[in-house]
Amino acid sequence: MQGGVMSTLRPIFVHCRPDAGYDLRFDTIMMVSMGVASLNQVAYQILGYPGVAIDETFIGSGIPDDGERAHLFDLTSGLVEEYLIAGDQPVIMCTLLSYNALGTDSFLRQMKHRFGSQLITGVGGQHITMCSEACTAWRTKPYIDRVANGDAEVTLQELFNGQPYAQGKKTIMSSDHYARPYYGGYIGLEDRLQEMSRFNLRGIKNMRMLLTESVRGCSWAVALGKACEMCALDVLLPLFFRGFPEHFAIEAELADMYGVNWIFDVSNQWLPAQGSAEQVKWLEGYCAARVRYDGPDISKYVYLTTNSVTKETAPLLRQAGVQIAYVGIDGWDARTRRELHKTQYDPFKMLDAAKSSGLLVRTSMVIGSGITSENIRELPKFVKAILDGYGDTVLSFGTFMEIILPGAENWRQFREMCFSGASELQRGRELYASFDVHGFLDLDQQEELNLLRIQHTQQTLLDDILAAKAEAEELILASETLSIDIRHGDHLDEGSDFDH
Ligand code: B12
Ligand code: SF4
Repeated sequence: MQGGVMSTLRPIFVHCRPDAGYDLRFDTIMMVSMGVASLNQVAYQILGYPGVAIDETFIGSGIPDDGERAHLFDLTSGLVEEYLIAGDQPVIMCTLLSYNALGTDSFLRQMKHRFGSQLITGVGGQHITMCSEACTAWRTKPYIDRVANGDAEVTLQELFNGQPYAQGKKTIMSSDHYARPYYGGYIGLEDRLQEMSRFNLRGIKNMRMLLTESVRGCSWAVALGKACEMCALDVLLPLFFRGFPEHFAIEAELADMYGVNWIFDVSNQWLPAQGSAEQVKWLEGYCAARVRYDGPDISKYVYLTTNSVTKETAPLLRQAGVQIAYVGIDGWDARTRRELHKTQYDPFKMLDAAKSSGLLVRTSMVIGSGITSENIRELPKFVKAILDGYGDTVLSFGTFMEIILPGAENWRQFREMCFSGASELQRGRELYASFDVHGFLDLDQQEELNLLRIQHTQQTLLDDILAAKAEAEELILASETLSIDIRHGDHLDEGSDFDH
């Protein structure tokens, strides 16, 4: 408010890049931030005009990475100054995830330091929504004016109206879904599409990919009645897939406006059904609707579970346009799968089905639950069997130590364990206490906490687990398959084609 007159709000939505250590992975360039694109769509609906969306991971081609993030500060400061000169009210709102919270904190602190009360700052996103300690910490930061806990579709209007805190979830139906992404006002988008089209991923070339979301609830969690213990998402939601007319209209629009030939549908489980018969029925309906609504010829990359890629579903998935599926195999024997709350469906059957239908699979192992001194020795053998038998089908492979995401069930369980008094868990208590004050952990702290949990909950030595993981990782690095491990994976070789 200036002189009693509400000045025009000018929102800038920023997705800060992942904190140091996560950078330069293959996915980083290929996957734009849909979070800021959706926020901009919600803003458009509320204000009648859009704001600006910025993904710090890629602002434009040829911008040197000086480590100081000068390009982000220059760009946003320039916009803020421009809006202030015009007499408008600049607002910077960031989407917070566990892995970019530290960088978001320093960005907003510095911007507030520079512009003071002339600039409104705000945050929201999964990190705040899922973790009450994070929410409390971020609400107490003096350089953060507004905090959203929940969906922008419900909370953004209240923040725009001046409330410091808003909370709420959107109730959806197929016909009244979450905001679609709005890619107008997305800084550097065309440059990025061109940049990603330069890479050659096992013969996939000229990729121009944007993100959409069709169903937010996870069919696997809904079938089980609970989310996986490592999941930091609110996934027990009704399984409403976006109405087919709108779903295909969005694809057609992205193809027409941005020359998109790939869609990454970020739905937690793209199939809104579990059980073979239900999945087949749904896929047949999808394929028929694709014809009816003139769905464009776009390749899709989606998330699925091991038991949803079968010899019955795989051909239909291909017919639906799915070319790549991320299928977390995660466990490597009955025990690890059970402890990770994964299906016992044979992963080799999934790979057989994918292979015979020409469906490419991206996969990973999650190492940190159900481990014994016997089964840990089987891990590298299991990974080798996949690489030997399905190297042409498995596009990328990660071996991840199980992470404890703030807000996930395993985060709460280990917190309880740490604070139950065991003296050897003093370090765990310190890490949780630090999180409660700052609202984030840096990557080193996160990794320390992850390892501490594994060390104190698994039935074998941590060194043996790490050695088995390293062996598996080496096998992947030496293979044709792209390794996507966080620190040691295959990195994009800047300036040259990624042709592994
Ligand atoms: C796509 C994706 C990725 C892409 C990132 C692409 C990108 N540039 O964003 C890739 C594959 C690279 C990726 C990687 C990782 N990811 Co990821 N990823 C996702 C995924 C599937 C979709 C994100 C998305 O676009 N959602 C759709 C948008 C519209 O939803 P949204 O961002 O939540 O926004 C809504 C609300 O939260 C809210 N909101 C959000 N921000 C704000 C801000 C304001 C101001 C307001 C008012 C509201 C608001 O309103 C929005 C509209 O409803 C999510 C799971 C999920 N379904 O969200 C995991 C997720 C974000 N990833 C996660 C993790 C942990 C990772 C990894 C660390 C995994 C790993 N071990 O390697 C890596 C690290 C990242 C890196 N770059 O290296 C976690 C984060 C946990 C957390 N609570 O913060 C999630 C939530 C998955 C999970 N099961 O817990 N990921
Ligand atoms: S981790 Fe994946 S499969 Fe498990 S509940 Fe979360 S979204 Fe669903």
